[in-house]
Parts: sequence; C-alpha cells; structure tokens
Amino acid sequence: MAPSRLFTRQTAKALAVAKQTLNHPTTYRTFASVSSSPVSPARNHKVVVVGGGSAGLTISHQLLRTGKFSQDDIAVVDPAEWHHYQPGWTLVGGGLKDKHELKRPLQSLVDPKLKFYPDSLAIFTPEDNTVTLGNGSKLTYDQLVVAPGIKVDLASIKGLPEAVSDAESNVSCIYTFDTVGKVFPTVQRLRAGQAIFTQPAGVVKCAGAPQKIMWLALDHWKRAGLYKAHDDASPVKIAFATGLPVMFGVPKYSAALEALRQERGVEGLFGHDLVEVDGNTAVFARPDGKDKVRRPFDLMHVVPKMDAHAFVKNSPLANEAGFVDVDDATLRHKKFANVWSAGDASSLPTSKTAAAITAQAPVLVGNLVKAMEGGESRPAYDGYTSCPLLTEYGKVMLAEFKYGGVPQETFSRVGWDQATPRRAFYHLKKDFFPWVYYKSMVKGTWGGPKGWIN
Ligand code: UQ1
Repeated sequence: MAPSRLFTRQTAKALAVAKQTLNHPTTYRTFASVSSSPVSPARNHKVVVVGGGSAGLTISHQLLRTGKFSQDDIAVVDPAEWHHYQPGWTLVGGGLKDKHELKRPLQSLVDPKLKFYPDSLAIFTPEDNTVTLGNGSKLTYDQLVVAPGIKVDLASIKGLPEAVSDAESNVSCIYTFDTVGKVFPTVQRLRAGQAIFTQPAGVVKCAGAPQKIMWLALDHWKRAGLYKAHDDASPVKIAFATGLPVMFGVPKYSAALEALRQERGVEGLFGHDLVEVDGNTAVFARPDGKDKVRRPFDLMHVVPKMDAHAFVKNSPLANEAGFVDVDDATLRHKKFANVWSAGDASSLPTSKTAAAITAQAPVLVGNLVKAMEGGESRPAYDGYTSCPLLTEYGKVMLAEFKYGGVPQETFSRVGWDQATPRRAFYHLKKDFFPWVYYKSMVKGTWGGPKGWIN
C-alpha cells in the first residue's frame, strides 16, 4: 500500500475518532487534562455526594426517594471500582464467608437517575460551592454531602505492610480486602504458641471488631482442643493488647466483655499500643513515657491506626482531628451551612459503623431537603450506633447505644438484655444484615432499628 494512501486513511480514521469523541458528552475531561487551555466549564448539581460507601449510597438514594430530584440533580463521586460490605470482613476472618461474596461493582449500586463520577476528589472549595476532581474538572453544588470514609493505614505500624504481605508470616488484618483473606488460614495453621490480638489507641471503624476476631479464633482453637482457659498446659495462649484502658467504650458492654475475658483466660494488656512488628516480636508503646514493651508472638492479628483522608484533613471542612466538622445532632457543617456529613469521615462522636448510618442518613436527608426549601434543621441524631459483637461461633452480644455510652437496645421491648450473647443476634449479624444491606439499605429503604422505610 502506498504510504500516501495509508496516511490518508489513517488521517481520516483519526478525524472520525476525534469527531466522535468531541460529540461524546463524557469525554471532554480527556481534553481538559491534556491541554493547557482553560478547563471545561464546571458542571452544576443540586447535590454533590462525595463517597459511594455505606453513607454515600444510603444518603444519595434516600435523597432520590424524596421525589424532589430529577435526573442528574444529584451527583455521586467515588473512584472505587468495588463496594465492599465491610461489616462482613470479621466473618471472613472467622472462616464463615468468602470476601468475594461481600463485594459488588460500585457502579451497579448507583441508580441511573444519579450522575456518577468515577473519580477521586482533589480539592474542596466550600467558599465557592465547588469541588475539584482528581482529573481537574470542577463540580458546583447547592448542597454538599461529604462521606468518603476514612483511611486504614497499614503503614502506621512499622513493619506491618511487609508482615501482612509475607505468606510465611502469621500476621494478618481483617480491616482491608487485600489482607482479610489471610486471617482464617493463619488461625487454622497455629497449633501452639502465643497469639496476640491488637487494637490501637485512637479512632477505628467498629471498635468491637478487634476483639470479635479474637473471640472467634479462641473458639476455633478451643473446639480443636488447642485452647484451654486457665491451664498452663494449653498449647495456645491468647493476649488482647489494646491501646485503650478497657475492653469497650460503653461501660455496660465493657463490663460484660471484661467478665468474658477473665472467664476465658485471655491475658489483658491494656494501655499497650502496637507501634512495630519486628520479626516475631511485637513492640508496644506505653502511656506516660513508660518504656516500650516487647512481646514475642506466634500469631498476631493487627488493627492498624486509621485516619481522615488527606483531601478532607487539609480542607476548610475539617476540624482539628481531620474529620468533617458537623453538628452532633443536625449533621450540618458548623461553618458552611450547605455542607453535611455522615459516616466515618464525620466528626460525630460515636462509634463508626454501618448501623450508625441507618440513623444518621434520615436526619441528614431530612435536614438537607429542609435547607433547600429554606427551613430550619432538626437536631434529631442522638448518636445511635451498634456493634454486633461475635463472642463465639453461634453467639453475638448486640451492643446498641447512643451518645454518652448510653445503651439503647432495640430488643428491650421483648425483655432481652443485649449484654447477654444470643444465637438470634448471631443470625442477624451473619445472615440478615448482609442481606438487608444490599437488598435495601444502600437503596435507601432500610431504617435500621426502625425497619423498612421510604
Ligand atoms: C443495622 O441495620 C445494620 O445494617 C444493615 C447493621 O449492619 C451492619 C447492624 O449491625 C445493626 C445493628 C443494624 C440495626 C438493626 C437492628 C434491627 C437492630
């Protein structure tokens, strides 16, 4: 073929592609990112929701279900390909579920009436009602919902990233998709030795999870004849090393869990904050300038520190600690009246769980819609959250509480004390919650303790 003809054909093809691309509404961002000419004009939405996790999806769909929004009025921004049902990861660590059955393609969970931007968020400019995405394009909004969650920081513990990715090492972590698959095989592999389960000082998602995985492992070793409480000859020994001074933040459940710990012969290392994994030695920082403590282990389940995402922390929306600074009861930002937050990224002083979202989302949605119509916010969120604590295979202690560590138990109306672990709660946790989550909660039709809504 003559070179000139080839050139002509290729040129024609390139022109056709360029024309098609220019006509295609979603590809303008490609042009914006490769040229130095002014970035394409900002796209405006009535509501921009940052985050397609539990809070972001639940809120977006509850907003849509108010019937007050049309096609693309609400935008959802999240770069993740997959959405994970994270409360199920303890069950994966206990060998009860496969991590792949807990995930869905994020896009498949987003209603087509919402405008989905599969992009990261770079900059919040609340003074201008604008967010800038990772690709440089800008979105403007009337109302902004900030719910991108928090970051699980494996690198916060020296030596942890290497240890969890080393197949030979018995160090694992239920808190990430990449590391959760290693947890149960390491529990099964341990026939004797010292097991340590850690919990850091500071903020974590679901503060009960670090011990749930321990209670399941203990039960596994007990059933295998490898763990005997209060017996020096027990092949496996177990320690719970926590940066906190107690087993749990709510006195009622903390007392019940402390009684279990003592009854089951688990060593309590309180005020021990893991800072380093050094081969088969765990290194803990101690409060009040005490010397570090080194403890050898044969298996260790590590919960690393967690922190606000940098793009939130370094924004005008953050409080001192890096969380989105909202009112505890209205979920409205303390400085920017058209900004709202719920879930892990928010400053709400309660335990970070999916159950908490069931109570936060309707309050946020109600107040946001009222704000659009010029009304006042209702201070309606009481801090409700819940932690279904697996205490053994087949039993769960369903901790439910509000601000101030005050119990608020759904099943008190049938006369149950929820500090007592029960089989019915186990089936709620293992079977019902994962089902209702994808079936209803992320679609905006689940109200947690209130049952089905909308
Ligand atoms: C809940 O609604 C929920 O979401 C599906 C959970 O999953 C993570 C929970 O753990 C809890 C406790 C609730 C609250 C619901 C009831 C019925 C107590």
